[in-house]
Amino acid sequence: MRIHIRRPWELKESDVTPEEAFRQRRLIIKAAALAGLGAASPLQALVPSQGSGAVIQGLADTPYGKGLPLTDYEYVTSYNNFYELGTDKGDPARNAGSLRTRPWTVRVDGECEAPGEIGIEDILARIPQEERIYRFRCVEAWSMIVPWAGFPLSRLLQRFRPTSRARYVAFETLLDPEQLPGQKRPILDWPYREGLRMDEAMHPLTLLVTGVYGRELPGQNGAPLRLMVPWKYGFKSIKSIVRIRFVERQPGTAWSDLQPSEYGFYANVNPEVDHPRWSQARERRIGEGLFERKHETLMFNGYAEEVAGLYRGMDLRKNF
Ligand SMILES: Nc1nc2c(c(=O)[nH]1)N[C@H]1C(S)=C(S)[C@@H](COP(=O)(O)O)O[C@H]1N2
Ligand SMILES: [Mo]
Repeated sequence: MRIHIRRPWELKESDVTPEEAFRQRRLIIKAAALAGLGAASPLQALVPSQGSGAVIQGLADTPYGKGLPLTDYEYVTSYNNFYELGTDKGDPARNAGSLRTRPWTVRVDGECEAPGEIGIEDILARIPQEERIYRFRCVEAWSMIVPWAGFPLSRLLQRFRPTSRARYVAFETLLDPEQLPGQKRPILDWPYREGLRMDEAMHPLTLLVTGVYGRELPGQNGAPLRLMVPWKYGFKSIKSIVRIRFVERQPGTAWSDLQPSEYGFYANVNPEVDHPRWSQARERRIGEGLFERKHETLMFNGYAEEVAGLYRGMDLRKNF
């Protein structure tokens, strides 16, 4: 028997889980929260009473995105893309139980002087003073504003001493079909892969994320370690990373290898360049409960001042 697997790029932007269910649950959770804790500090106020991840100690705040209205915790953790855990937006939250995030090791190698492995405990133990809250928009045709907890990727990369031959950085997600059962089907060329040019990887706004809303990441958001590049489309933010490689040539990425006409290597948010099947000029904010795209999408997702310089002289229609 042949099972028809719908290719991911056949999914339409409108193929989303109805939001009504989320809204109902959110109301119940809000009522429960009102009956419970009073918030003591703005950072504590970020920690939702219903979250199950460990609270991250010693988090410091940053000015990034301070005025932006946050997307509810409930949406951030149950409206996800993580195809290894299912292709519907609600699947990752339902299926994340099979992902074991301890012990966890990240291997860093390639064009560097000190290749090696580093355990997640080691990463976490060394960063509390460095770990910060960044409120970043995460955007595609839909968007969210999420208080990520993380630290600049450059802090980790520097320890492995990349050589001058390192021009790009390649990332890979865990490959284990028992823990990530979506890998039993050829939806993408597993493991999920992503890449950045060296200067993008070293930019201070490029983060490794370990938490959300003041707690350690849940599996569906890419525990225990995922990437967050605030000026790029969501799909660049590879989850549950186990391997980082310094390379000389532009590496392949899961989406651009699958469908190069729709997904480029750079994936900078660009409202002037349409996706072949939809406009990218406007976005729908998750949690507003409307299918209408009320918000104008901003160049580089609003971070043009910080990052436009990285792309000076490049044709962003060709390098999309
Ligand atoms: N390993 C892996 N990483 C992934 C994905 C995936 O399917 N597998 N999906 C990407 C896409 S398409 C998006 S939009 C973001 C979603 O992140 P979020 O669920 O935390 O909002 O994760 C990205 N990282
Ligand atoms: Mo995405």
